[in-house]
Formats: sequence, C-alpha cells, structure tokens
Amino acid sequence: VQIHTVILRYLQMELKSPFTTSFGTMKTRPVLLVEVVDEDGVCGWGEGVAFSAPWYTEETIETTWHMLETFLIPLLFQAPVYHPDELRDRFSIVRRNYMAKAALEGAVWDAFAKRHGVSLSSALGGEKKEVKVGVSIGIQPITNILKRIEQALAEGYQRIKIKIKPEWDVNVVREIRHHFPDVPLMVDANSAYSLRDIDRLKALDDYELLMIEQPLAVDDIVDHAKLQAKLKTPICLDESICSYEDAKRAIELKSCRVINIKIGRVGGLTEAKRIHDLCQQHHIPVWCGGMLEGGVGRAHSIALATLPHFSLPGDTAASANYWERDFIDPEVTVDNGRIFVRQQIGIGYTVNLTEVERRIVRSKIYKK
Ligand code: OSB
Ligand code: MG
Repeated sequence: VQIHTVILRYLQMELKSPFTTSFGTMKTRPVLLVEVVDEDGVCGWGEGVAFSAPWYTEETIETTWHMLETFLIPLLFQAPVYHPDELRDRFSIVRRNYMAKAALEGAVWDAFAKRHGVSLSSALGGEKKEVKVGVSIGIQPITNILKRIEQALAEGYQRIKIKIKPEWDVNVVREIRHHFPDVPLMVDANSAYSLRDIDRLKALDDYELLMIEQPLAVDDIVDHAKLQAKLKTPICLDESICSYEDAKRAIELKSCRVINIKIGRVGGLTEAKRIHDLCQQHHIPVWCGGMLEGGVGRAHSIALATLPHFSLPGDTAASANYWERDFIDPEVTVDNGRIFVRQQIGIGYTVNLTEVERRIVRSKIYKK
C-alpha cells in the first residue's frame, strides 16, 4: 500500500513527578506523535521517544523531527510498502537516527496490523495475552524511594529497578535490602561508571540483584566484558545495543548476560524482533525497556513484549505511573503486575485527540 499522508505532532507532557537518572532530572517530557494514512484511509500511530537533550543517546526530539521531515518521510512516500519489514532496508541509507526511524516504522506497523484486521501483537507474531511489568524508580531521597517501593509492591509490580550513580549505589541498595530483603531488585546506572569503579560495582554482588543495567560507557562492550567476567551479578545492556549487530557482538564477547530491548533505541519493531530472535537462540534473557513514553509508545512496547522470549518483567508501567492523564483510551493499567494485552486491531488503544490538542506545541502535515 501507498502511504500518502504523514502528520507530525510535537506535544509537551508534564510528568507526575520528576524523574532523576545519573544524568539529571526531567520534569517534562516532549512527545513526537507520528500519524500515517494510507491510500484507503487506514491510519497508524507511532511515537518518537527522544528527549529534549541528547543525554541518553545522541538523538533529540528536534533531530528526530528533522530526520523525518528531510529524509525518512520522503523515503516512505517514494514507493508502496507491502510489509513494514521492508522499511529497515529502505531507511538504511540514513545512518543511525534510530529513534526517528522507529517512530515512522511503528506507525506503519500499526496501519499494517489494522489493514489486516489483527492486533499489533499478532502481526508481530506475539502469543502472550498478558505481559509482566516492573517499575523504574528515579534517584530521590531514600525515604521517598522506600515509600515508592512499598506503593509499587502494593500495586503488584513484579520487580523494582532503581537508578544509581557513584556515591548513590551500595548505600541505597543496602538500605532497600534492609527493608525489603526478598524483593526482585535491580539497578540501572545509565553509564555512570568506568572500570576504575570496579570495587564499588563488585560490592553490589552481595545484594542478590537481578542485574546491573548499563554500568559503563554506552559504546564500550569491551570493558563491559571485562567487568562481567569479574561480577557474579548479570550485566544487562541498554544504551550499548542499538542494532542486531551490536547484540551479536555483545553476546560473542560475553559483555552481558541480559539485554533490554527498546524499540526506539534499535530503530524499530523489525529490528527489535531480530534482536529478540537472536537472544532466544543464544539463551540471553530479554525484557522490554521504557523511555517514559506516552500511550502510543507504550502500546507498541506492550505488543513487542508478547513475543515468547520476553521472559522478564519490562519497564512498561501503567499510564498513571507517569501522567495525570495519558492521551490514549483506555489508559494503560496494571493488574497484579500484569498488563492484559488488548486484542483490538492495531495497537489496541485509541488516540484521544482532545487530550493530544491540549498539549500540542506544533504540528505539520506532509503529503506525497
Ligand atoms: O535507562 O531505562 C532507562 C527512562 C528514561 C530514559 C532511560 C531509561 C529510563 C527508565 C524508565 O529507566 C523507564 C520507564 O519507566 O519508561
Ligand atoms: Mg536503562
């Protein structure tokens, strides 16, 4: 089918509470919504997940918009798409810019599923009817962290992840373990350490952590391999894995024992599925990461997480974990640590244009 219209919308969303990582604090979250319309009027929705600053990867919401407008939308208009898997090759003449590619590819996947009258989960080959969910808790005073954990466990979340950085790690984990000796717990450093910190990282081995996420530099799978050889706790890579090839190299070098798959970071659902299949062959457990997405991005992540090898709880928490009001209907809810996968066609949630309009900063329509 030929896609003849793409609409980009830039929204500004307010987080319910600020989110602090080793890099800094976010109070608001810009969202790039992508809507595509095909020749028969079938619509699909995608979401760009870059932030306003390039701390997580090199992309920002503005670079995403630019890449879409100047290169990716024209490439999409160039020829019909018979299957969304084709876009990986078509977009490959643009280097990297994975979040931009994923935003547009995701919208085409949604339209593709709707056209065939199936859920996005089924279109991807997913089988699970529910997915397991954990929650990611930002850096904040320890009393608040303990309160958030208690609340999350009461809501049934299946594992707790906290953000760490040098000087905010062993002490915090020790305190959490003191109050919650058995809770499934992991930590995420967002690349705040180097091999010089090996003693601090080894000290975390005493706390039965499920894994340590991305302790070292984003592009350093060599040092991660050296560290993994010295740690009992599994290393999970996030920022380091931007493609199937990255995953292949990390597995071969033994740089990690777990991989966090994020659709935006790897350039789309097709690539995410390839990484999933590779990890399945190599018995590397995977889980679906989060980017503080709005409802459309979260819906895509939930669909991806229905693939069989997503065995660990993901970071796809309920809408209410992030927003006073998400812009989809219904909002995503978590029931005893599980999200029931909607079986309606496409992403299974409707975009609420009134909620979208309320937050719009700018929008633009592109025609073939
Ligand atoms: O590293 O997984 C991360 C949020 C923003 C950017 C990076 C990360 C995170 C999270 C929270 O840990 C994930 C979520 O709840 O959406
Ligand atoms: Mg992470």
